[in-house]
Amino acid sequence: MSSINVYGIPGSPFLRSVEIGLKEKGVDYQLHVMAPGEHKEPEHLARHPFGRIPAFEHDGFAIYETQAILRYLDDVFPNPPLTPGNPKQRTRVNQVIGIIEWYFFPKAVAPIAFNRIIGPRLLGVPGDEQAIAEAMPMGRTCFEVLDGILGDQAYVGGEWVSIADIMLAAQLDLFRECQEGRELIDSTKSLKPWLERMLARPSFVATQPPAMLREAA
Ligand SMILES: N[C@@H](CCC(=O)N[C@@H](CS)C(=O)NCC(=O)O)C(=O)O
Repeated sequence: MSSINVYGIPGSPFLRSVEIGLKEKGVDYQLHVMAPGEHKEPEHLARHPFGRIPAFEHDGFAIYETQAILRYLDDVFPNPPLTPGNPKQRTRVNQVIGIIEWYFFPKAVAPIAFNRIIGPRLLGVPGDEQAIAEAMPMGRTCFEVLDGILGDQAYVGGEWVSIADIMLAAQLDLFRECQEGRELIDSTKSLKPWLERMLARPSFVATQPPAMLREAA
């Protein structure tokens, strides 16, 4: 029998994206819950030399980087597909994944959510208001661009949920826990109703962020 192991700290939108992908595919897996800080220990650095989460292993095939894991799952468990067949739609999906990885997460979600939620409420570190203010223009650009890409489509890649939808909605569900995130989501025309649809999916409902994180916000 094949076995899938996923390693990470609950609350991470990247870990959640992998779990959602597995649930969308109906594939069983074992989640190895790590404590904060454990991701910098030698045992985890052997899985992920950059000391981040999640890490993933399938029958001895070990991999990290969320989009690579999701693309692997899509290849190995093709139904339902999470990548559109149409080249233009597939390219939009790839573009949104790039936006999440290069701009949205590192330059908007991470600085704002860390300084608004994780630092002050969970780690006892005061939030850096200047870092939040400096990240807001990037947040606004990302929301404007992503709202435009989604437009009148049901999902980023057209009619069906894709890897980009999963990764983006997992980020937004964390981001909406702070006031800045809610304001940016409320400023959108298409993303807001799309997010409600995404969050209602059984895969999202089954992978709620921990209550601790929600209460902290
Ligand atoms: N490019 C990585 C990013 C993963 C990532 O940044 N994960 C965050 C949690 S959401 C993390 O590990 N942060 C811990 C740290 O930076 O020390 C991926 O796609 O998996």
